Amino acid sequence: MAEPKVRDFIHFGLYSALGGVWRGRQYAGNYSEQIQSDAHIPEEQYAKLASQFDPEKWDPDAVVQLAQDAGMKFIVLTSKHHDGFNMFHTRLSTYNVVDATPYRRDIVKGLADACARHHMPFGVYYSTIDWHFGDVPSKRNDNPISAAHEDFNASQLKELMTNYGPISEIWFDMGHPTPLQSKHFADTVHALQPECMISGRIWNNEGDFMEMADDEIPDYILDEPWESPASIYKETWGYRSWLKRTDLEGKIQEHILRLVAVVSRGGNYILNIGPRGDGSVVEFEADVLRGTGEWLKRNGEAIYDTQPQPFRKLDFGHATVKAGRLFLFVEHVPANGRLELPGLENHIRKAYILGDPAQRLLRVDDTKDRKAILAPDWPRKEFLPVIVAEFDSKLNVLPPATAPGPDGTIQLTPETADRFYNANGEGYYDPPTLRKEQWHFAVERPGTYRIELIYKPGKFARLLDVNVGGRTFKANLYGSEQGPASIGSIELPVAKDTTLTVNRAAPAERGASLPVELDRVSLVFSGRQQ
Ligand code: H79
Repeated sequence: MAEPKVRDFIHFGLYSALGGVWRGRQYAGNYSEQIQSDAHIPEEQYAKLASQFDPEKWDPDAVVQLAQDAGMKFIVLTSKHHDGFNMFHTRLSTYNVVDATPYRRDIVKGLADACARHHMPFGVYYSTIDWHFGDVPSKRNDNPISAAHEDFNASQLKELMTNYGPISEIWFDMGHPTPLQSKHFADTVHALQPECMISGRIWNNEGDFMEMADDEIPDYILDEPWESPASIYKETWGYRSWLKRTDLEGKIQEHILRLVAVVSRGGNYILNIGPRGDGSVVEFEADVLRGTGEWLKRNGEAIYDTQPQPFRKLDFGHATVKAGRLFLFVEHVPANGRLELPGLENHIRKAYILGDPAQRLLRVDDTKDRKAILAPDWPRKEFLPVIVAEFDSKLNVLPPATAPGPDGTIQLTPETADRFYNANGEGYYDPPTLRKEQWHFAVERPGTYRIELIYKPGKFARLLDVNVGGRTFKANLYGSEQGPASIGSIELPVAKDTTLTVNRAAPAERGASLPVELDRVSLVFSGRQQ
């Protein structure tokens, strides 16, 4: 997907007018955009808010300008949240901003046009649940979708994909659609706008990129496009009038650190604002965006168009990489003053602080086995200095490898695996799906190794795909007994780094069997090479 890295999310709707307050009481049990369910507001009373919704201070051009000042490359606006109120002129219901409010203008259209004027890609958020729709069982976030409601959603998707110019993305959220419903929605979008990216919260693996849980930064490895949705305060996305907003500088730094953590792992960061009911942007939120933008003006080179951090973990912070340069984000300088780059095989040509006009060179420790930058004294007091390390030739970083035991066998356990998950399987509250486990190891003597999977008891047979050093084996595990299942023998040359991957069934096959839990993978030397 296009990788804007930094994006703007806007939660704006009828709830904005309540600002987290109903009948004089402040509600904190849920996000303020969901106050209708939190405060148990009866449908007809909530719907009456529309007759007073008149956001005369909403200024789409200023909103786009703010996003640009913040270094954001994309805007996503709530076209309809769970409350079911439409911020666009839908023909399927009069419960919309044009037909039901004194404002009478299509908010989605206004922002879409402003984005077009400013060459800003534009996307819409769309919740597949709708508390205003006739047959919803309750005001939950993960309601199933009835056939009538499915039709209604599909018709609205056609409107959104037809009436607003190019929609770069549709940010589906929540609900609990069936696999066929998810496919129906995805097909409806792509039939009209093939280029439109679909968020993973369309569920059932129909999205074009993976969406983390709200405000989640994953602690597992990902090798598919993904995004972390971020609210300025974790308490809410929609406007909350009584939220205490203090320590602006700390807030800015918090979001820069989260942005860096996300981008260094290959993700996009979409940071939210929640305008007031009158359409004005909360000054504190605008200041957080501008503060992030200031930092990006100086350091954006290390964020935009970069590749993820090639190191598993860095003691001092995070990294990104681009065209012969490693960018090192120094969160804290280790006591010994060394910024270690574990596994880096390349020669470091030189290192300096990004944006230092004098390009003063930093001392580098570049021996065959250890590479480190020696942190200079002068940036230590600064917030998150970025160091550029220029390296020669093609980047090569060896991951930490499992060493053979004294008897020459290799034992690979789940604890030492890189585990890859997908978070957008069945629904929001379902745990992420384990896609694969991966290890790197080194053997000390070349030869033939017998590979066995030892697994914990499961209920169903399960086919796994095992890839060792580029060769693939099938492992058929028959459930109720614990392994071992020998999956064959392979010649392994002496290798500094061999990769072994256990691939789980493709998403489409999920449900056919229960996940197998591995106890370990063992590689036993069985004979010298001929
Ligand atoms: O639009 C925003 C949320 O309203 C929507 N997703 C973001 C982008 C969302 N709807 N439901 N959920 C997310 C599920 C969230 C559930 C929880 Fe919580 C968040 C459980 C704990 C934190 C909200 C706050 C419910 C209880 C406390």
